[in-house]
Amino acid sequence: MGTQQRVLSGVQPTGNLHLGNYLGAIRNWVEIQHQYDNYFCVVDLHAITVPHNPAILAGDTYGIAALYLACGIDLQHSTIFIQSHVPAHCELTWLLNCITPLNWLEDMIQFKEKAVKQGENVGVGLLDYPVLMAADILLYQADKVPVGEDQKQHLELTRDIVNRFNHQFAKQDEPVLKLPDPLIRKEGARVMSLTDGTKKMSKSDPSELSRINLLDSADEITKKIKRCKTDPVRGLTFDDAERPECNNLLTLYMLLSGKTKAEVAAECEDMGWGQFKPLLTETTIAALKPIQEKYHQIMADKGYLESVLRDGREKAEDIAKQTLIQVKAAMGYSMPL
Ligand code: AQP
Repeated sequence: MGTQQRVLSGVQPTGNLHLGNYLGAIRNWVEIQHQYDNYFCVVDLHAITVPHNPAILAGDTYGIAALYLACGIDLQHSTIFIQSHVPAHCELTWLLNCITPLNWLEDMIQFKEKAVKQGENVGVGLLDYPVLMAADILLYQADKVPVGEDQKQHLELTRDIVNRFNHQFAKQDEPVLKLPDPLIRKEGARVMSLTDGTKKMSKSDPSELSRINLLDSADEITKKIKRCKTDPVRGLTFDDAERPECNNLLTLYMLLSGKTKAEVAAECEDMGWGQFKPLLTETTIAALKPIQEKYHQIMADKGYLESVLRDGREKAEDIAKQTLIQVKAAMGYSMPL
C-alpha cells in the first residue's frame, strides 16, 4: 500500500447523478482503482455553496455513497467517506484561504457561471469552492485526481496553491504539500445536454429532459431519448463541429455499449435518427440496470452502508490529521498540549 500512488475524487450530493458524472468521473474511478490507493468522498460541504434543502441533504449524501458502491467501487482498493465527517477539510480550507489571492478565485469560470444564476444572493462559499476542493485533495497528499473536463481549472488552481504554500512555508527540497495531477480521459470528459449539444449535461439544468440520471426508470430513459435534440441530416458521424448533438449521442452509445469508436462509426454511418434512438435507448437501459439493482440492494441494508462510511471516515481521518499537523507546523502554529 505504502508505495502506491494515491487518488482522491468526489461528487456533490446536489441532486441525482447523471450520465456526465458517471462517464466523466465515476466510471474512470472504477477502471483505475486497482492501480492506486483510492479515496472517494461525497463532498457534502460543497453542496451548500448554492441554496440547498436541509430536509434531503443527508439522504442524498448516503444515496451517492451507495451509488459509488453500485457503480463498482471496490472496498479492497478504495475508501469511501463523507467529507463533512472529517473536520480537517474545513480547517485546512481556512489555512489555505489565507494564502490564496482573491483574484485567483474571481477568475474561476464555474464561479462566474454559477454566480450569474444567483444574482445578489451569491454566497462567499461559492467563491471559496475551489479552495475547499484544494483542501480535499491536499489533505490526502493525492497524486492523481480523476475528474471531468469542467474541473480542470480548479485542479490548476490547486496546483498554484501548492506551489505558493510550499514556497512560503516549506524548506527547500522538503515540500509540505504534494502537487496533484488531473486525470481527465478524452472520451466522456464532457458529456453534453440532451436538449442542447453545446452545453454540458448538468444537475442544475432546470430541464429534466436535458439529462439521463443513473436511477431513471426505463420509461424515463425512453422518453428523454425520444425527445432529445437531433438534426435533420441522415447518416450519423462523430466529430462534426456543425453537429454537436450527433457527436454527443454517438459518444454516449459508444461508451455505454463498450464498442470502439470505429465500430460505432461503421455501424451508424447510414442510420437515421429513427433507427438510432431505439438502439441508444436499449443500450442505456441495459447499461444502467445492474447499477440500479445493486443500488437498491445497498439502500435496503442501511447498517452495511453505515459501516462502510464509518470505516471510511476512520481511514480518511488518520491521513487528514497528519497532513493538517504538518501544515500547521509549517505555518508556525503551536500544537495543543
Ligand atoms: N457533463 C459532464 N461530463 C463529464 N463529466 C462531468 N462531471 C460533471 N458533469 C459532467 C464530473 O462529475 C464529477 C462530479 O461533479 P460534481 O457533482 O461535483 O459537480 P458538478 O461538476 O458541479 O456537477 P454538475 O452536474 O455539473 O452539477 P452543477 O449543475 O451543480 O454544476 C466531476 O469530476 C465533474 O467533472
